[in-house]
Amino acid sequence: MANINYNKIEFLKSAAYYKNLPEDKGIEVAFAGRSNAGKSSALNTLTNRKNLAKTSSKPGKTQHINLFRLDKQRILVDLPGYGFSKVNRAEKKRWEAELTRYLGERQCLRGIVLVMDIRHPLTELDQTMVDFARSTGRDLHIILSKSDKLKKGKIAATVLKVKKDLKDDSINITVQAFSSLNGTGLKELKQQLDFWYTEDKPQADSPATD
Ligand SMILES: Nc1nc2c(ncn2[C@@H]2O[C@H](COP(=O)(O)OP(=O)(O)O)[C@@H](O)[C@H]2O)c(=O)[nH]1
Ligand SMILES: [Mg+2]
Repeated sequence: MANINYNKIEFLKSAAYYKNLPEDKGIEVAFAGRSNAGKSSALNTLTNRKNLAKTSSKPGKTQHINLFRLDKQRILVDLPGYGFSKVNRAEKKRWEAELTRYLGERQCLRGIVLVMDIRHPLTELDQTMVDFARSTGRDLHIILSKSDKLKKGKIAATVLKVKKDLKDDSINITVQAFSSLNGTGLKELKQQLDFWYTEDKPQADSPATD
């Protein structure tokens, strides 16, 4: 499996509407989650940046689909946080429509990383997101963030509980604990992304066939 350097990421584009997205090609992985779940922090930890995706104490500030390029083929997408209250209804509706369209139509979208606060996972909105992934046949990797807030036993129990709650699902769902503060789960997250970004690629050292 190719080892992707997530530190080499660069900003590509910010799109307010689905129609403004770059061409539907290559491989995309999208990060989603409730506002304040720790999505921006997770992206910053993954890419070893202080401010790749702005971490903010004001939930719901990022209202665009932000795209970052890892290399020519691979795009990382920061989806706007959902569940924010400070945004007016019309804006909310527009967002739901754009998000729905993105998850439903985007061909190059390989998987979704869903960020949830480990202290209150699978809120109604998260469940909606899971249902949406299910109905569009998307693979889901759930990271239970802020695991530094809980003790070891409770972390393990929560990971198990979330796995169990989502078990008889028709789509692939993986679950892990994560902390941007102490680096818990960073390796696991990278492994999942490496898999999504490279699985269909032939091994560089595989014998040539004709
Ligand atoms: N203790 C702890 N706090 C975190 C962690 N990740 C994020 N936070 C805090 O949670 C708040 C929301 O984080 P942010 O990344 O902006 O969330 P987003 O709205 O999902 O992008 C901020 O105050 C962060 O400092 C974590 O792993 N551990
Ligand atoms: Mg954010």
